[in-house]
Amino acid sequence: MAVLAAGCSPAPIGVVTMTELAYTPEAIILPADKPGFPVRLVNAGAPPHDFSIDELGAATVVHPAVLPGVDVTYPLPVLPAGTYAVFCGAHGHREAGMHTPVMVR
Ligand SMILES: [Cu+2]
Repeated sequence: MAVLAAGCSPAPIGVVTMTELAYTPEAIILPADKPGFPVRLVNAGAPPHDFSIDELGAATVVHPAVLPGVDVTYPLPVLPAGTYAVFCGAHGHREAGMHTPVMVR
């Protein structure tokens, strides 16, 4: 796990690790209005996992499923400040608890 910057307040996170039905860190913070901000998705689990954002509508899946052991960097789409819900779109994963809030600010 790498954090792009450290300080007193939580800094934007560029690395998200996906394991069985969880994202690490649990509360993800991303920068607002910074299209292209690199979000690195690491699948440290056994099945494929993805990183979907409900509020993006048609673009809800911001990356297709990441295969086990794969590490990809995806450029963030434009996200206005707010709180979003990220979840895994793999069958049954969201229902089993694979979701987390994302704060964009
Ligand atoms: Cu999953």
